[in-house]
Amino acid sequence: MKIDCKLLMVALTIPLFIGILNFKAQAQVTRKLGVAGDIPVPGNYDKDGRTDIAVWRPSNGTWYVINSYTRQVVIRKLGVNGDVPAPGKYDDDARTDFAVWRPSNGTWYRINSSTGQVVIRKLGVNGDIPAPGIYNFSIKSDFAVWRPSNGTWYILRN
Ligand SMILES: [Ca+2]
Ligand SMILES: [Ca+2]
Repeated sequence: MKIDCKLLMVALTIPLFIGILNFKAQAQVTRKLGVAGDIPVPGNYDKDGRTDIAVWRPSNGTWYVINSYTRQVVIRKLGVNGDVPAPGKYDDDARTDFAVWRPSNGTWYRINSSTGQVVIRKLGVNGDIPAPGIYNFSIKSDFAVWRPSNGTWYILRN
């Protein structure tokens, strides 16, 4: 009779314990950053290997990043209203660089995180959709656009 009680306790406890583990594994994390109208631009801006939450604000062309390592908010100006944010790892320091593509003149603007230098390149025309990525054997992102009117990709090797 005593053993039966113990078995019953174990039988009841194990599923409860597994339930708690499951609950912890799926725990939700929330952070506040940004206002209505902002565009999310997550990336690893601080090089700690973890994605930093970040937004780009069209109304003032400003980037707001919460560095995952220091938890400090970093604010940078790049871009104007009407630009499309297109962050990527364009230089070779493994940190995400701020970048925008301007539809009105088909021009890319980025800030190299390694030097702080602004790099400007022409690629694309109004109506294109920016689609940067690492398209060649490299660790650096390339500027790229996709043109809906002819279904063509245009890639500027970095
Ligand atoms: Ca990070
Ligand atoms: Ca970089």
